Amino acid sequence: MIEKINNLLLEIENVEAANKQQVEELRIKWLSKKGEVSTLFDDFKNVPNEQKKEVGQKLNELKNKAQDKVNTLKEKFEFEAEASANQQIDLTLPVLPLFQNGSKHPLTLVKNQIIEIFSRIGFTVSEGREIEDDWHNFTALNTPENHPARDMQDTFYVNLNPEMVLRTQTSSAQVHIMERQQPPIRTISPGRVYRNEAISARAHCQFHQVEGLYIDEDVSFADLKQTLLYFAKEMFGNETKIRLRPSYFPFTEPSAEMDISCSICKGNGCNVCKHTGWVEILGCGMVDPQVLINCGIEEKKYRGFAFGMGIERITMLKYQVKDLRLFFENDVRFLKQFVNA
Ligand code: 2U9
Repeated sequence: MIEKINNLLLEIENVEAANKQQVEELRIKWLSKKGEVSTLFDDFKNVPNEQKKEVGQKLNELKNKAQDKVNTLKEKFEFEAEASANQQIDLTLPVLPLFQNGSKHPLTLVKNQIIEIFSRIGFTVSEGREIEDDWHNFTALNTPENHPARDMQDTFYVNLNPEMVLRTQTSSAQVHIMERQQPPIRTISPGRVYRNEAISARAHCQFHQVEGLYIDEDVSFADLKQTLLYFAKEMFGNETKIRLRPSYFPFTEPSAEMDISCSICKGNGCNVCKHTGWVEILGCGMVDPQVLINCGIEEKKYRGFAFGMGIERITMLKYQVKDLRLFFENDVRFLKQFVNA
């Protein structure tokens, strides 16, 4: 028994381990329930009484040495692992950004681009107010009292006061300009408008418009057409074509709706243009002389053209957004896609 203990003590003293796994194997070999030290403890009952004291002391010494060796080797490998992990941390590196920077909303990007395009050809920006009186939103713009656009179903009245509305079109801002200023007037009005509509993928109770107005002597339909062709090419690419279809608005005569050649399929036909090759982007026309009279402008001396577009519609076409509601939900997964736009 003593000889076995001495052999094991010698082994414990001289043994080395290459890694943590081997240390664990040594612990199992010596100290587990069926390990060599435990087995020697089991055999202790067979030791003659007169040797029990000496063998007992030796056994305790053996158990302590085995435990110490395992602990020392374990600590060595833990220390080495920690040191190498520390070596991989470069404390001079800047900290990782904790927050993502915000970015411009797609509607803001497109609104700014529209402003930039029209600024280059001399248009100023007039923003106006969101709560408007009946005169500036409807009457001055030749929208008679029984016109469907005034219907309670379309218009939000402020505190049900029939005189005050949430504006349904930003051209109300241009009525203010015309009342204050004589021509030449060349201005665009971007901003939010409100209509009492059910919310769906194609309609919302709030949206954004840019309405444009140019009044001067000798302004013609040809000026309107060239201005809008320039806009379409700048916005959707130089190869873009336009076409005008007759339409009706209370504030313009004649009136038209403008289509552009589909920027997705280049006019060949796709889902976006419903296989026609054309998509509608805005309404326009020559300002009705009655609107000039309403706003105190000499209708015999001056003429003007006007146009209006929905910013959501332009943005949906430009970035192929399929659902209008995405613009108002502020879902970061949607907004993130425009970081570098
Ligand atoms: C004044 C006189 C006339 C602005 C115009 C349109 C045609 C038009 C719509 C486009 C889509 C509104 O957002 S939308 O629903 N607008 O079709 N707007 S002419 O006419 C004016 C503006 C100001 C003094």
